[in-house]
Amino acid sequence: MSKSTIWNPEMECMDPAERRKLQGKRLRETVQHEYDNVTLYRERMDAKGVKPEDIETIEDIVKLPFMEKTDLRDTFPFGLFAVPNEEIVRIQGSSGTTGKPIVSGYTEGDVEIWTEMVARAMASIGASREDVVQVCYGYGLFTGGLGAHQGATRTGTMVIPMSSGNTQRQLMMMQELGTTILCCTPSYAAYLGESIRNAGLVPGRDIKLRAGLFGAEPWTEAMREHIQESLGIDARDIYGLTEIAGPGVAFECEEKHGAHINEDHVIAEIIDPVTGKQLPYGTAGELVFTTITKKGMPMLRYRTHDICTLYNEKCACGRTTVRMGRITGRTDDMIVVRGVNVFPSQIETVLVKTPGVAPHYQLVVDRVNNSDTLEVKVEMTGEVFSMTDSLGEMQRLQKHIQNQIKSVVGIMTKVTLTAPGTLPRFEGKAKRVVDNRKL
Ligand code: DLL
Repeated sequence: MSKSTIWNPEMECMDPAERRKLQGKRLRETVQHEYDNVTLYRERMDAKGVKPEDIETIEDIVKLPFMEKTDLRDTFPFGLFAVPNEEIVRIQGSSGTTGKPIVSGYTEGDVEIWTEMVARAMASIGASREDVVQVCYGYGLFTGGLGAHQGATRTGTMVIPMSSGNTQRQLMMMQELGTTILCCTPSYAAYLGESIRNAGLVPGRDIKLRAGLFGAEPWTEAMREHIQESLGIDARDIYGLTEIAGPGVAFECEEKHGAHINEDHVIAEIIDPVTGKQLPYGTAGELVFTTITKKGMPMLRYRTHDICTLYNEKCACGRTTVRMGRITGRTDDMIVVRGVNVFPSQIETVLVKTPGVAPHYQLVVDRVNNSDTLEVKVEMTGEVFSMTDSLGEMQRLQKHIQNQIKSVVGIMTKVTLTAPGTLPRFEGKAKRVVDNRKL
């Protein structure tokens, strides 16, 4: 088994006081770059009466206005780019609150930074030339596939770009090519573990896996134990989001005591989601990120809506970076299903446009056999309900809704048609999501 290594000791093990100085310097440069090149942010700073000169040290970050996912939607596609399009070499994206994806643009340097961040995560599980890395995150606009791919390539491993799905083929390649490191969502890792057992394969004998980097969705310590047991591996958490880079913003070391944040590239804060006030280390709140090296689409005080706690105690691994605990929930209504971000509003748009169903619906998320499921319960209109005497007609409507949702959200759901008046009605804020997964 390869040994866990620190990819960039100079940056990862830097004296924290020195690092804060470096962060302050990089923050100043980023704010100036953003102010000079991004209209929305300049207007927002002007409205708050903040000038780039007011940002001298990292402590001044609290003077800056926040950014939100809606800013990406409202300026889609290029409004937040801080360099001319000729300098952008890559677009990645994820779900927004409407059918349109939100996109992020990367310069060559930004891709390089992102690659370095994932390489650090790979090195922390000891990835080297002897390893074979199977990437089962989706390749495409989603950052999982290409992100893991680039980082694994940087550490010299043999990469198998499988993308997601086709489990039998994944297992065949895993056996034939001797995969040692697995990259996928934790729920898919658990599913692979089950499939390996069902196929009568024995980890250690038929399968050479030794480690995995799992993320893109919340998971628990219990889930980690389950995956480690069923695959016979060391399972580590990797966190990230498209708006900031992709996977690799933070990753776990061998201590498995929170994910180390790549603080030479980002500044992490925890805020009170209601007041927006910064909270001290050790207190749970909303995670906010500022990129300090990115050029294509820098993000200043980006509200992730992910809830977690930051820790700055020394870590036994030798890294001196701040760590983030597991994501325990979100402050908005986004749900993450099998690593895919889903907003109830996307599903609502489909339902409202479908003749024969009423605008009353409920989304039920569950975990069955370690895999996330999403059921969309929707009421038929009285008219259709009274006419729908043939089973075939109902199945046609169900299939139609399922296909429409798949084309907008990108995942398969179970659609259940219910009789008029059977789903809950709300007097205040509607509660559309019932999440039965235990976090
Ligand atoms: O999910 C990037 C990624 C890919 C991370 C592969 C790790 C591995 P988005 O599609 O933009 O990017 O979704 C970002 O997913 O705000 C969290 O809510 C959730 N998320 C990502 N990683 C984790 C994790 C990718 N390790 C959103 N634990 C984030 C819990 C996670 N939630």
